[in-house]
Amino acid sequence: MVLGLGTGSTATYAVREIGRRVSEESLLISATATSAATGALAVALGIPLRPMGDFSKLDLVIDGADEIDPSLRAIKGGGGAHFREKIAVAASRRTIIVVDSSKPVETLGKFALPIEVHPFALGLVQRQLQRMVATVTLRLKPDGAPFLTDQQAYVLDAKFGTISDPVDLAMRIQALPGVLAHGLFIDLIHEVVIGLEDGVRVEKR
Ligand code: DER
Repeated sequence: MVLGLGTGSTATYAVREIGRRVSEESLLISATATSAATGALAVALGIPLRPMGDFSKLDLVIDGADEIDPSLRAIKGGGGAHFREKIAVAASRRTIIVVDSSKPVETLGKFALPIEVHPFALGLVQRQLQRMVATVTLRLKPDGAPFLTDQQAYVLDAKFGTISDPVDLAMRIQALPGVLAHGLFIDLIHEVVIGLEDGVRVEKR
């Protein structure tokens, strides 16, 4: 199989288990990583990696999410990896999201929507989003400098409140010049595995 390896603390559990199976069970896979961080972990675990550009299709992506609704629409990007994650998910036959019990919501919007913006367009996109939403925040690193993605771009976290029409919002944001990716994942997720105190719940679309 060709696997897309997701990014974030929850996807890391899956990456580590895949690494264990490669080394202990000689699992025969090739993989691509959705972030530099996941790539470094995969290399350390001995998972055979190739660049995403080498693949036109993936068999499976396993990734996390910040919020996911009953229709398996999600907000992602809490870790700033959504640009590459969305490419891998769009290329994949199946995408399984792994989350803990804090992530399922009835309606998206509690979590601010991450929007990756090319630096050349930062001011323009900030102004256009402010005309659409209540608050837009430039994501900063702990030292106060702007957070930079693997594409050396910025992330604006936009609070919309309850997102009643994710499809329309996704189209409007993606159309803004300079937006590289937003964190709405719609009609891209096939299954979610929800970790519970006493086991897991699996929901499929
Ligand atoms: O940044 C991302 O898209 C991550 O997948 C994020 O949405 C989930 O990260 P977590 O598993 O650490 O909460």
